[in-house]
Amino acid sequence: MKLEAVELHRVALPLVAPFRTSFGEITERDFLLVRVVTDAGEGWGECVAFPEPGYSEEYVDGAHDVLQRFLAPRVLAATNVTADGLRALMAPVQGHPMAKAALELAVLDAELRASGTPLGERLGATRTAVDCGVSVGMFPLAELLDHVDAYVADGYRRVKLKIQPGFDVESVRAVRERHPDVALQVDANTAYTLADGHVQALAALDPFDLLLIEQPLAVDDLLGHAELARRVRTPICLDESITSVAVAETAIALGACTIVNIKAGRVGGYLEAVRLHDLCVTHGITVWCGGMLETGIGRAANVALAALPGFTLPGDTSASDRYYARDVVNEPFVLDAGRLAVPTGPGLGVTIDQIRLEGITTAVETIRG
Ligand code: NPG
Repeated sequence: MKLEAVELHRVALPLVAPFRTSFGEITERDFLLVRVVTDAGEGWGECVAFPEPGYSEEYVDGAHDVLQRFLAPRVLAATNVTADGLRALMAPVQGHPMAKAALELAVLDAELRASGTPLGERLGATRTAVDCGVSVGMFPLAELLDHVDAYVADGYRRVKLKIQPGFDVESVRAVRERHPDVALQVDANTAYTLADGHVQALAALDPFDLLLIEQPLAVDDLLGHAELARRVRTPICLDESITSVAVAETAIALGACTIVNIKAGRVGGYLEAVRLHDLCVTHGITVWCGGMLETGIGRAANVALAALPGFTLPGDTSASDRYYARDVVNEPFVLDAGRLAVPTGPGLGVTIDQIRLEGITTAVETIRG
């Protein structure tokens, strides 16, 4: 394909409720959508970077800048662009996986819409629907229990609680007592260390039959996670640490994790996410699909990814209304018996609600070849 233009759409979507993690609270999603115009049609991608670099080094203004000044010009200058060839084309630009993933998804979408191929089929999906989990932000205990009750009543097949030192054992115990049989896991977003008090608090979660403890320690502390895995019974899952297939190989070899949360934005795109899935399956490592509060664009891609055979745990692939009153796609994701159907249309299999998009767009920038 030849790219004729790359459009950067800055969008602001209010959340239906504040979302609090160990590194802050968000009430609105200010993010970047990428549209590519090619000689074979158009395609859409979503950049999952947040306004502040709290989850990783990336943030939405930085992603916007690197796309506008470095990534889009490179791809526009190429005479023949394929999704498979993008990794090499973008390699001279160091880092910025979320920005790269957004452009890759837009090119994948354009390529697949032109060939009439669903993204799930392109990635190797073997399921037509995926089991869905839900991520619950931090709330005072009584409010937390109300949110969990509502999500369990909605049919979610797994609940993920955010924890941090001082907000862990009490909330996990309360949720487990209220819901003895629900699949339950926790996400620390790097908030703990190997200090005695922290290890004791994490070991104190062992009696609650958790599926996993996600990213308890610092992003670069693979040895620390291997040490922690020897001191707590609950399986350790990594998220922020797993920035590439190569890092995953090291983490697995060190025993730093036995479960991996796969996010295409964290590893530079959906094709690298498939390579990461394949590596984990080879090593008997369970994977599930993480979430970054995506709109229906990123959500469609995550649901397609989560339908690959190695994704054996429910992902953070909740329904569109978990975060947004009205999505930017015409086909919002609706939970059915705790599952979301994998789109069957070409490419992402969803279409943009142009009226809604215009209503929430704060800026559009077009870069031409
Ligand atoms: O359901 O899309 C979702 C969000 C799932 O908790 C979730 N994401 O650390 O994985 C995470 C977390 C996150 C939240 C990451 C906010 C970055 C910002």
